Amino acid sequence: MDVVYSELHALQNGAYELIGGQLQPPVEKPERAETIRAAVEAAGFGPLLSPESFPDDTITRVHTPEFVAFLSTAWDRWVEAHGPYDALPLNWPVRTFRQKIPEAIDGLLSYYSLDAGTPITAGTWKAARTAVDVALTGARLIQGGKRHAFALCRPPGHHAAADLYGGYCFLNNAAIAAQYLRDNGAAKVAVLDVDYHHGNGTQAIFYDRADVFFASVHADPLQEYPFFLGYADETGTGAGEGCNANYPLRWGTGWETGYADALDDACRRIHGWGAEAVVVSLGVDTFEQDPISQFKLTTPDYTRMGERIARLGLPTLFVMEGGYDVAALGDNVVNTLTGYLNASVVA
Ligand code: Q9C
Ligand code: ZN
Repeated sequence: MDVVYSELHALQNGAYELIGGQLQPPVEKPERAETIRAAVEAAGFGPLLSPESFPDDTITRVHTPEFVAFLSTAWDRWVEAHGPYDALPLNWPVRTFRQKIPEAIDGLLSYYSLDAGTPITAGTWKAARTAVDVALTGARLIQGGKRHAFALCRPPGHHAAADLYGGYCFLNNAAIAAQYLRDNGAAKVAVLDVDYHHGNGTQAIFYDRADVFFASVHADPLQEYPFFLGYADETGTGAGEGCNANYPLRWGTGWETGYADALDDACRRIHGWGAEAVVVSLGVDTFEQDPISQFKLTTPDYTRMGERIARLGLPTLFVMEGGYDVAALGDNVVNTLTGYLNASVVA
């Protein structure tokens, strides 16, 4: 299986993160992608491909031009206002506030963000923009006839909506790749999101559309981030009614205690809907030892996950999302891809 990777991911390297009321080193750090790269190479995956460059209009098919302009200039504006420290928002336009776009950089960060856990640094734009190229290079491989590819993206993307960043995500790599597949020949594309957290950004981007099916297996938003989207009664709207499927699962869920059944149902829905290709938002933060998560998947369970995805029988683009136990990340990703390949009809 081809693996697309760029070392420029390391340009996203925040200084600290507020976790449980304490400033700590960020869990979304460069070592994540480096350890996955080393593991997939050691497991014989490859070749390792560098991303091609894609034009900005592939991004603005999914994100607003205003949001892209904001993200690409936010660091310079922040440094001018404050100095060379991580750019972070401090308040949000929640209930009772107006949704009017401010002028000052602090207000813009507030307007375009959904949390304070996603630092914009000197290299954020370059890293996020390159992650899009990584995902699109994978999508181009699929569009060109490959049965599968792995886009080793970092920073991740699935929490980013048309004009929102957060949850360690800036540009929605998987959504941009799905849109690329739509724009280059696939009539119906599914996104299967197996990250521990609900893929609120991807859901929002495609919520009113009948040409992209979104299915997500994740921790119950009653208990877990992002808290305000991801319930089972979110089924799509307008033309997209029936094209969104959420599987919220309680803290403590393991493979045999709810996860496998939910994944199976999500895959059945995607198959029944008639998808021509699937983009997998591959988060492995469902792992039992993940530092910020509460599911109980084991390293062998990821082989089963890959096998189930393979049984869809569809051209498959894996796009890396979350997963924060650096010691196990490589094994969990390799097992997913190996399980997929070994069960795949066309290996
Ligand atoms: N208690 C992804 O997995 N905050 N994003 C967690 C820790 C945000 C996760 C705070 C988690 C975002 C791509
Ligand atoms: Zn996650």
